[in-house]
Amino acid sequence: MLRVLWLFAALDSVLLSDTGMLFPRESSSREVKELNGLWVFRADISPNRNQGFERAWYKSRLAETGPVIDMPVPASYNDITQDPTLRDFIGWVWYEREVTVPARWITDQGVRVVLRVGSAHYYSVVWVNGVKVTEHEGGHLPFEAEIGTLLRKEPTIPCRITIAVNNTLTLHTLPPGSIQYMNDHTRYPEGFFVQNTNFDFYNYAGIHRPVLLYTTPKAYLDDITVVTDFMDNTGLVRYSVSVQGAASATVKVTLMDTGGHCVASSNEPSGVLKVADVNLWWPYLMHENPGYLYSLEVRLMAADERSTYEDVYALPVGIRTVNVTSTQFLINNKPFYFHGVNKHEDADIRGKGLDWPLVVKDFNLIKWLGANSFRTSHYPYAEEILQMCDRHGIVVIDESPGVGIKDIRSFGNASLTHHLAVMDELVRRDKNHPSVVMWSVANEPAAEMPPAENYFKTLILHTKALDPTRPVTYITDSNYARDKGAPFVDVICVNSYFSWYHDPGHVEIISLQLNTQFEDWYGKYKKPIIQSEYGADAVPGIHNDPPVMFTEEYQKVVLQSYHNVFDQKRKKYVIGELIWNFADFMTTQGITRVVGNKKGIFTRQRQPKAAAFLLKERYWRLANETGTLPLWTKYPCPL
Ligand code: GCB
Repeated sequence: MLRVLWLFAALDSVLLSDTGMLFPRESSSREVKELNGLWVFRADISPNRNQGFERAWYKSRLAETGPVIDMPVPASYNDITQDPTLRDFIGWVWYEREVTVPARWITDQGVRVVLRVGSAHYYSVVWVNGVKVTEHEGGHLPFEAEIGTLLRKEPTIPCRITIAVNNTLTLHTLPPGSIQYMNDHTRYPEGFFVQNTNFDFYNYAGIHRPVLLYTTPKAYLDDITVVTDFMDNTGLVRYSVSVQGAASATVKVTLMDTGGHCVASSNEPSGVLKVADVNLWWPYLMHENPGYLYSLEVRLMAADERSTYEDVYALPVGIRTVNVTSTQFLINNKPFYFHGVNKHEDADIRGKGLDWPLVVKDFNLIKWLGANSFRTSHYPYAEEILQMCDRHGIVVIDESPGVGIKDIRSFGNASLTHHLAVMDELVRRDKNHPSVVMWSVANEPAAEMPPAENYFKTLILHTKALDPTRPVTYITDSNYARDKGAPFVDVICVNSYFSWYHDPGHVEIISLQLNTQFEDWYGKYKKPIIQSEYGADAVPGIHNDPPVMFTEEYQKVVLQSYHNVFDQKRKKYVIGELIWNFADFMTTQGITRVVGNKKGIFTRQRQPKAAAFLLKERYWRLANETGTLPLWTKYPCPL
């Protein structure tokens, strides 16, 4: 057991940072240099997976310490080669890239150079020219390090970036997992071990999101927080700006509309901007002009004995409110009904790597479907995706990687401390996105276990303290009477798979069982309910009528049976329905999965199954009934 757990023990514990995590943007004071493309790569296949550290692979070029291959970034490494040992590899892999940094970044002592990794799964250690600059636990959120000071020490050599990434999951990681050694040597070779997990998606690994360098002046805008509201026709943008690297500074903020006109301004680092005749941020299908974004242009001026500094950052701001009553979810005080999807970051070849063609295709499919929302099941997605949601008015339930918390040892202090830290990082990154309307702290934990009560109470109260403006939930699948965490959530989110995992083949029971599910939860908690998952596998192209499991017809009839009940309950307290799943996705191998989970209404290659057309008809009907269609739907359009 200890052989793989060294992975974390050997490293310093991670300190929670209280600095900001603004998305890197170019401006008149900031440059961005993307390091995406081909990196040099090696998996550490030594028996204890520790040779890279023992032989200090970070001290010289990776190619000098052994064989290397090309590896694209961003991408999971698992499906890139024909090597089965790399597909299912567990342990450290090493990435390296040399980059030439513009000379002025080095010569100008007033410039900070920051290395940022959008995400790497799961544990990362980063060196620059052989010197460790940071390490990070967690596979779905960004981390960064200032490296300008280091580069200036040896200005003539190229900047060599080495990143070691380890995908091992333990009882205290998020998601949790465990390493199991098979010690019966009549059945398994010496040293054989497997990674066990309790979640239903493939544990893709590698550098999943862009790596980049960006600059700021020495005195810089470290963080900006906005909270919005409105009264009558006046928008209110409460903001605060935090500055680093300057003893004293002046800050000017200007809020611009989409035409580039100033609508409010201030010379204070925090305050409230008032916007006359406000254009609110509205969800897609709720307003003619969804996703309206102002731009908050923040300008910092500071000086020290040597120089003056100016830093400029433009933050998109959507003005909207979110409220929950015992029966409704309100956006801008109007009832919002979630008709949306659950997704995964998942596709052929690139695995969980950010891929712009895929992202844009998925948004086009979401809009084609008439969906107004999605949940980032089961981990935070790339911030680039949330920016798309802000612009297109797609509403998001933003989920932490707290999936598969089933072992009682994963409810202990070590796990809770890490979970709290992940919520800090998540809220810090996503707090300013108008599309994010609710935090989900976990998916289907073993909420009936005694420690769950304290665990979720602490976690949910902590998240509410971090962000008092958004409701908090976790996603449940267990019996309402035994669920220890439900009293603390604002919205009940329930997953159920009637006539699939229970009563297989019996779609006729869905209506009764779903009705009971809703009445039980609402009766006990008097909180609005989202059907956060429901669905059935359909292997594309397999047909049978009358419907049988795994056919496209069966998937359709399951959906229809759920919809009948949703239509009764949405008039009362059901506030949303999210299909499981938007697209087929890869899972670990097992006898219930035929090359992955097939509950997608689209295939993994994003082609529609019969259920997609059914859902499209329903979602557009709901949109017509409850919302206001965007302007473009009134013209001939590619629906
Ligand atoms: C669930 C899980 C999801 C699975 C799904 C299924 O309840 O939340 O991760 O993929 O069921 O298809 O079994």
